[in-house]
Amino acid sequence: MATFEGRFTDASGLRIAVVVARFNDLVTGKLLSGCLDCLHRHGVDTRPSSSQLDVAWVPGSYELPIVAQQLARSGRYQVLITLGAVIRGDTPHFDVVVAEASKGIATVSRDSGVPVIFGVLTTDTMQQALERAGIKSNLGWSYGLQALEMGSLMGALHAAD
Ligand code: INI
Repeated sequence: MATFEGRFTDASGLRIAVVVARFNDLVTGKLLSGCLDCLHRHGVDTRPSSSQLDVAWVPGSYELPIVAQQLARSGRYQVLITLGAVIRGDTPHFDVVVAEASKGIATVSRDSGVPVIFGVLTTDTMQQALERAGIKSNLGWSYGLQALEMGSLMGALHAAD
């Protein structure tokens, strides 16, 4: 019996891309900070000169999948992280943006074989979004951790092929 698990100590071998939406950047900027802090504390080179980490900005969460797709197809990355914030109270087309972002990101991940972390907050209010982006906890940190786990796990699975 084989047991496969991702590790959090293999970060030096990973190349990671983060795709982040500018819409609601008060929230997404904080998610990005939390995410980079997590990656840095687990050994990822997050300096501007890093050859291990790239960050791409898109206008809104709706655009996350197409840029994630381009990055995944490049073959340069073992794992991608998408960050966005869609707030129901301010968004008549909340359901459309959330559905396209979530379906699109899942499709990119499955089609490319590159794990793509779904870091899109979907909340009723800006207050709730801010609470998840640093006022209470910062889910960006968790998304960073999940990326390390999935990048490592996929590496272990590939090695066993
Ligand atoms: N994009 C978001 O990431 N969050 C939102 O809350 C949001 N609202 O409110 O509309 C939003 N809209 C922009 C959308 O993602 C696209 O960028 C835009 O429609 C252009 O394609």
